[in-house]
Amino acid sequence: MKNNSYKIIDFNIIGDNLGKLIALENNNQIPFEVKRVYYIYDSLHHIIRGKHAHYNLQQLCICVSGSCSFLLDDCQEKNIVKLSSPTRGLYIKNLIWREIFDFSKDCVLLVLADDYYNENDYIRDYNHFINIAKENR
Ligand code: T46
Repeated sequence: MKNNSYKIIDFNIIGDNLGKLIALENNNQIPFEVKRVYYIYDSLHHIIRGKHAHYNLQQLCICVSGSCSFLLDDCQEKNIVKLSSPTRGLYIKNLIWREIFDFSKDCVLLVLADDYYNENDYIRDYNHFINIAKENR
C-alpha cells in the first residue's frame, strides 16, 4: 500500500495524579483542519460499517473506548488495522476503501474529518472505486 495512504498516529499523553489527557490540534497532531466531528457507538459486533471510499475526504479515527478493526484497501493492497486505545489515531487519506468491523460492545469511534458531510463525496460501489483509484495512482 502506498505508505502515505494511511498512518497510525501515537498521541502524547499528558498524565498526572488526576488521570490522563490527550490534546489534538489542527495541523499538529491532526494532519489537517477539522470541519466536522462525529462518533459511532452501539454498533453490533457482527455488523460491517463503511464499505465505501471518499473522493476527497481525509479523516482521523480514534477509538476512545473499546475496540474495532478497519479493513483498508487502496486498490492494490488490503491491510487490517485494529484500534483499541484512545492514545492512537488512524489517519485515512482519500481514495481508500474502508470497512469497519469487529466492534466491541463498549466501542466509541470518534472521527475527525476535514470537510462537512457530503454524500456526493462517497464512492459506494467497489468496482467504481477500483477504477477511480487506479486512474489516480
Ligand atoms: C467513514 C466511516 C468511518 C450524516 O448525516 N452526517 C455525517 O457526518 C455522517 C458521517 C453520516 N451521516 C448520515 C448518513 C447516513 O444516513 O448517517 C448515516 C450513517 O452514515 P454511514 O452509513 O456513512 O456510516 P458509516 O459508519 O458506514 O461510515 C461513516 C462515515 O460516513 C464515513 O465517512 O469513513 O464512518
